[in-house]
Amino acid sequence: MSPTDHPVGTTLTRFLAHELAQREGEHRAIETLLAGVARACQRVSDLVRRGELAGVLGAAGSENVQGEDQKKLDIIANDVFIESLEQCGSLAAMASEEMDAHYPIPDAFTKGDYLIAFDPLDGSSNIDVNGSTGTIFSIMRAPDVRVATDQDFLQPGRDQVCAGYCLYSSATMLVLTLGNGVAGFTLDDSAGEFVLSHPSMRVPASTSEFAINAAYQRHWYPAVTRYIDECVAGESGARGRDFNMRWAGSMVGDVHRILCRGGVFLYPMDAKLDAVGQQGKLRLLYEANPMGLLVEQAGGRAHTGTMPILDVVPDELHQRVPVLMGSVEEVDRLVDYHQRG
Ligand code: AHM
Ligand code: MG
Repeated sequence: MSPTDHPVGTTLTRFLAHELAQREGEHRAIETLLAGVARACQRVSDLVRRGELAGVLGAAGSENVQGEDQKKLDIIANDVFIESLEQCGSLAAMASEEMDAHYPIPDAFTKGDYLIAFDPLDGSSNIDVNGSTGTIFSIMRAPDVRVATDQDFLQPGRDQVCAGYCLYSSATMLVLTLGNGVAGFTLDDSAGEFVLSHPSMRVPASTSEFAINAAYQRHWYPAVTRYIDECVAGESGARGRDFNMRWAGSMVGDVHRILCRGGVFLYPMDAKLDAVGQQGKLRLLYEANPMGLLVEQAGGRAHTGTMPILDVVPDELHQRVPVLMGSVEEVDRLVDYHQRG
């Protein structure tokens, strides 16, 4: 069975029960885990929607392990995920953008065979301006259920069991892959449930839309400069057609648009990142890998410029990577420009 076999309007609960029933052994644990993820996303969605009325806007006055200022909602969303998932019985440990090291499931609770890595609130700079934000998650098998370590999370993205994101925007949407396509669910507030609204999300191979923060143009390397210059030159340039630019300021918002209508999302390596020894801005385990799996499962491409994102073998929990993802023809062109140096 694939996501396309389910009629629009199927609840997430029913979808998961049907999809996972064929998976020997593991289906109950994944079902319970994803039900917990959906519950946590609903709680975060509720807080995002109430905004200032829920007292969640503004800075927390602290920094995460990566030296980034934390917003109140970064920390609150992280706590919501821990509370919602630590007792689900499916997990050995969790890792998050907002925690220095992994969080082992306390001995008081049942431990399970899986690990989850998440960015509880992606696009934090959009929180206070009522822009789109999201949650991104990646689920892997735990090498050792009894004693989890940071090392256990260092698995290539290809080994993810499932991945997804929740977009908090004009509607709240949970978008998911279990490894056989990508399905999108919209939160029906009146029923308090996610229902299938986008049974088979596909990234068209061709596109005329790109997403990049152009404020970093002076730091770009030649491959990116050439690509963007050619797009901006439009009909009269090498590409012979006009391009459009969109930048949501939230990876979830940008990648969601690409899953809906195609495009490329770029957060490439540049001289400014190089100067401070950073291999990109976005994090591999809970941003690039889950989004990369979704994009590949939807027929798109996800690359660092050097190799497919999903083939990178991580060597640290908060590792960063350059990201080029979206429509195949454009990512292939970018990779070609990178290879030419
Ligand atoms: P965050 O997880 O701290 O919000 O950072 C990730 C975000 C992405 O959602 C977005 O694409 C990018 O950072 C924007 O970065 P910049 O402000 O450099 O354009
Ligand atoms: Mg993020």
